[in-house]
Amino acid sequence: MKRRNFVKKTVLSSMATLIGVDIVFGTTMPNGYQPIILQDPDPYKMFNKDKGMEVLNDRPWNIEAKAHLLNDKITPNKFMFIRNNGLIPENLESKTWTLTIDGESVKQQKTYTLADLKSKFTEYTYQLTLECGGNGRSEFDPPAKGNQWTVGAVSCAQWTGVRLRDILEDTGIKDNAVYIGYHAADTHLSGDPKKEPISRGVPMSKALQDETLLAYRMNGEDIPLAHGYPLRLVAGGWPASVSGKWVNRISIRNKIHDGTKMTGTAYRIPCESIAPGEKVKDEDMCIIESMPVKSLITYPKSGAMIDQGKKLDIRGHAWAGELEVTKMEYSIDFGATWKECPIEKPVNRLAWQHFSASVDFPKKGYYEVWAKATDSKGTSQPMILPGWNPKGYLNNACHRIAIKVK
Ligand SMILES: Nc1nc2c(c(=O)[nH]1)N[C@H]1C(S)=C(S)[C@@H](COP(=O)(O)O)O[C@H]1N2
Ligand SMILES: [Mo]
Repeated sequence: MKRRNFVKKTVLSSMATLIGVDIVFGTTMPNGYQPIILQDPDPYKMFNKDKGMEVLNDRPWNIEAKAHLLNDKITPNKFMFIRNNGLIPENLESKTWTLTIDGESVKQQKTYTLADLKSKFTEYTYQLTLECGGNGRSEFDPPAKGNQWTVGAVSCAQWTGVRLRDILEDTGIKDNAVYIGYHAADTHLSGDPKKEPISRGVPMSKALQDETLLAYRMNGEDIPLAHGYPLRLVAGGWPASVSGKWVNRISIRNKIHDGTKMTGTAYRIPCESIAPGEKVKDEDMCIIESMPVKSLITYPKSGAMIDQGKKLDIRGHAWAGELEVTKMEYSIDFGATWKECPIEKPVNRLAWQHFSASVDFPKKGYYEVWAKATDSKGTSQPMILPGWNPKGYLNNACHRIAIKVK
């Protein structure tokens, strides 16, 4: 009894230190109880995510989907991966939110409220594929540091907003403009307000595309906080790191944007392929632009069972960065032979495309279904892991699911 009280006292005082004030009725608190204020937040409730999503990190929050959760043609929030580099901003006010366009190559620096953006410019809606450059990282060997994404760091939601191009036309851009760089309201993990967790961008040619939006709605509603409320840059088909969340400033640069995570090994890969584990000189690293061709079997879930003699209907999505997917194939013999299956046109440029097939299995046993997409330039997904790179980007190897025929 004595010992229990003693333990409780020290626990109590350390809890009080964490809370910042005394726990008034602390001595009557059940032993082992954790005060609500100290309980870990439930990310599923906090972000409205499906329980099947996988939390990879909580500081910062990084959460991924599973292939079978991504079966919807338009990804709903509950199945959308979260990738944060810093801390989600708090107490955001859409009424007082402003976006400033500045930089060496802006003709006239301007600041817009959200109401200005909505009233001055034409609104557009596009479905846009956002895939983290590090999606698939978990398979690289030697392993790459960072979140160990499997296949679920990809989404294709519907984004509504105004064209960045129309805003830049309003401010004017100088002839020497090269790149845009975003700045956002999230904070660095260190708490240092002078440090940005991430500040990336795209060349002018990508910034000026029709589909490059400053979005204020996702799937017809305000953007969920974790995905960039109240304003987000969306540039589909490129590593999703260029799609800045919580954006409050865009700089028009007269050089390649040099913000946080634009240099070194961040979102850059060796310009020429190298051996796994090999060191690369800084000047031999190239910024990732359009994402490579890729596909995902989203139905059925891997491990499904089917009765002999029945056909298995499979479904999934395929995407190819700036390009379109023009051919879709599947294999049930570990890639020895392939059968073509239909692939739909995208609803708009930079949206993922849907495929389906009805698969026949010759007899009882274990099978794998592999899927392979080919883009409009004739490039296909590799069957095995593509080029190793220091940070484990761009793994677009064929997706596979296991099937048992009984
Ligand atoms: N401001 C800000 N924007 C950001 C990030 C971030 O940490 N801060 N992460 C980037 C990265 S690396 C990715 S993959 C996407 C993820 O978008 P999502 O969380 O909406 O899925 O947001 C990008 N935009
Ligand atoms: Mo990312």
